[in-house]
Amino acid sequence: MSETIPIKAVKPKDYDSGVQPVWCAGCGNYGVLAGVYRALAELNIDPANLVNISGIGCSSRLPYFLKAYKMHTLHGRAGPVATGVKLARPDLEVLITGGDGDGFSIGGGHMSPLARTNINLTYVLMDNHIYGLTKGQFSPTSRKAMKGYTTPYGGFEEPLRPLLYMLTYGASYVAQAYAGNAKMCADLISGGLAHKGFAYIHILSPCITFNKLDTADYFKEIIEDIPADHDVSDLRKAMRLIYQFEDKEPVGLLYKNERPTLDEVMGEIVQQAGGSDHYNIREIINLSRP
Ligand SMILES: Cc1ncc(C[n+]2csc(CCOP(=O)(O)OP(=O)(O)O)c2C)c(N)n1
Ligand code: SF4
Repeated sequence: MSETIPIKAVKPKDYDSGVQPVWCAGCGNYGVLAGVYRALAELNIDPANLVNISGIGCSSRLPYFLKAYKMHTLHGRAGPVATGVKLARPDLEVLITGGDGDGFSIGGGHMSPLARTNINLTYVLMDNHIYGLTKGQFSPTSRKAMKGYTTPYGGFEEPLRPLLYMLTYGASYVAQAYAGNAKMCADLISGGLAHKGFAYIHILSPCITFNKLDTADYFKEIIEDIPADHDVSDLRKAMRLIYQFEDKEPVGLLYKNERPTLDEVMGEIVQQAGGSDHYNIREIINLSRP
């Protein structure tokens, strides 16, 4: 007689660590956190197999509020740390969470290898167009009109286009959402977690305390749904769509393809070389004998 194993119902609140978020009331990051909870519940991911890694900033505090193994690392360094975790333990679900300054300014150099190597992990970036935790400096995604602590007369650089950047570097899943729509955040995050490869989810998340230019109303005005007939497997169409939207920001899934991941490729190399945990170190030492 076969025994039925009861399936434990998982709810979004099961992923709440119990640590009270320290974000300002009204911060967009609450919507992102709700989206992360929902996505994890939807996929029934065991917190014991989940690692959430962040850098530094308001957004990088997210791992404290999530029931998972977690690391709050250094500014801009979540990517390389997460790469190490995933390569050491490919069986774990690895999730990076952080901000626009963290990811695209100090961490910019680490962003491209994640996409190019197609490491199988998910990156949720909360973009408030400002440095929040350090009280309102110009970030790589700030608009020139933004007057902050370091730019009292406005900025002098054009804002970076993160979606184009990630598509150019070869991310195999690229999506954008607005933090005010927790349902869309959840759907795109769960799609990213389920995707085999590097998944990048860009979330427009207002900083109500320091960014008085790019407010919730501004974000709501500029977002526009990606048309339902958009072909997500076509890279050129994904790029063209971003240009076509011009002053608007497309929300939804932009691009998705499948190709070997870094952890898979590394595993294959080990196999080709006949590697095993019980290799004979003597053979290697003998190579150096005259
Ligand atoms: C090496 C280093 N440089 C600078 C800082 C100071 N610092 C802390 S948070 C931060 C930026 C925060 O902005 P962002 O990453 O956009 O996240 P947010 O706080 O807006 O969520 C900076 C520059 C730091 N902690 N480490
Ligand atoms: S300063 Fe801005 S980004 Fe930081 S918690 Fe407050 S509203 Fe959120």
